[in-house]
Amino acid sequence: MLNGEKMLFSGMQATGRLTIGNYIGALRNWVTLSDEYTCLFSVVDEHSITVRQDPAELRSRARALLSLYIAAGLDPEKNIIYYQSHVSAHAELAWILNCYTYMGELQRMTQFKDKSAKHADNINAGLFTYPVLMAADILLYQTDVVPVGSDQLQHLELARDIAIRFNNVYGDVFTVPEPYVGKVGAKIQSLQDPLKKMSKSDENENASIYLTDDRDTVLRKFKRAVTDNEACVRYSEAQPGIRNLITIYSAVTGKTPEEVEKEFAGRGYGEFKLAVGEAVADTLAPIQKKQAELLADKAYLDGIIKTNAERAEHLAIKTLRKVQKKVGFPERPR
Ligand code: ATP
Ligand code: LTN
Repeated sequence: MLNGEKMLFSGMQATGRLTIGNYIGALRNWVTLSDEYTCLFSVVDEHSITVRQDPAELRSRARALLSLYIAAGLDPEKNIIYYQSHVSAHAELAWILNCYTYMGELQRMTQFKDKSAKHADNINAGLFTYPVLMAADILLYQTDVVPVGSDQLQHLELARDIAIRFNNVYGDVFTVPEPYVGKVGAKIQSLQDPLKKMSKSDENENASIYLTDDRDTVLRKFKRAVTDNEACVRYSEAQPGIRNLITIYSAVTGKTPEEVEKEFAGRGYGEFKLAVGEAVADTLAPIQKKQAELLADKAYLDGIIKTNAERAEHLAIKTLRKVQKKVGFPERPR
């Protein structure tokens, strides 16, 4: 709690190109929630190196992501928008929390299981303790609410368990965070395999709509989206492809799935796919324009990056010092 307002923390990795899954499932909700909470939105670059990255590419993607937060509507004066690696307290708290987390807990994490299958040649310790760094991100700021996609709920549950465990030993040190999962679009599926999540690391270009895609690309990808043969726009389990397109359309237009079904009653898939493509392209265009403007203004962006890291650090240090004292580290002589 800061000035009577509840705290919100969320972050995204600067790996790959963001998809509309990231936008609809995460970024868009952040913008709505930022009116209600004191918010920190981090570009979690330390999490990114759990899989191999090209250094120059990571740096430029991180900058693009930070500017995208702002372009999507997050005010950097009101919200704290910063790089995780600029606030060393994240890594320091993560180390301490590692000592309060069990191997068995981390072994159960489905993201670890998935990622270690995918990167079998690089199952590093960072990939394993990834959720502990995420817990540190959250707990450092005495966070009340964490908006995430449903795929991150298991990590959040672990962060809560660690906080409760620590508090049981040392008293009320951490706020125990609550997850927030948006109602529409918590999970956007792949356009090529609607049973799979749309992911920025998908190798098939046509599976995902990237936030950088231009209008023609967006329209073409929706046109090629995998559907079924039922030939009616209906929101049902039996039609996962169409259901996914309805979810996307609902999310960007604000219409309910029922309204969408009515709008397209008796109309074919071709027409529907075109409408979804247009609505998505219309949503992306102003964000892309604003992002390009920000990236072109180096002095402005650097100023934001510097002051916001300082604001984050100021808050983070308070929790870190308290934790260090609780676990028995020697005090710093004044
Ligand atoms: P990857 O697939 O490479 O693991 P990702 O696309 O899941 O990456 P993250 O950085 O892990 O990206 O996710 C950022 C945020 O976007 C998280 O809150 C996550 O839950 C949300 N998110 C990611 N993909 C989707 C999706 N398909 N639908 C809804 N939300 C999503
Ligand atoms: N693991 C998350 C990114 C992330 C995060 C966080 C989200 C890192 N730290 C703290 C919310 C709060 C992901 O892959 N989406």
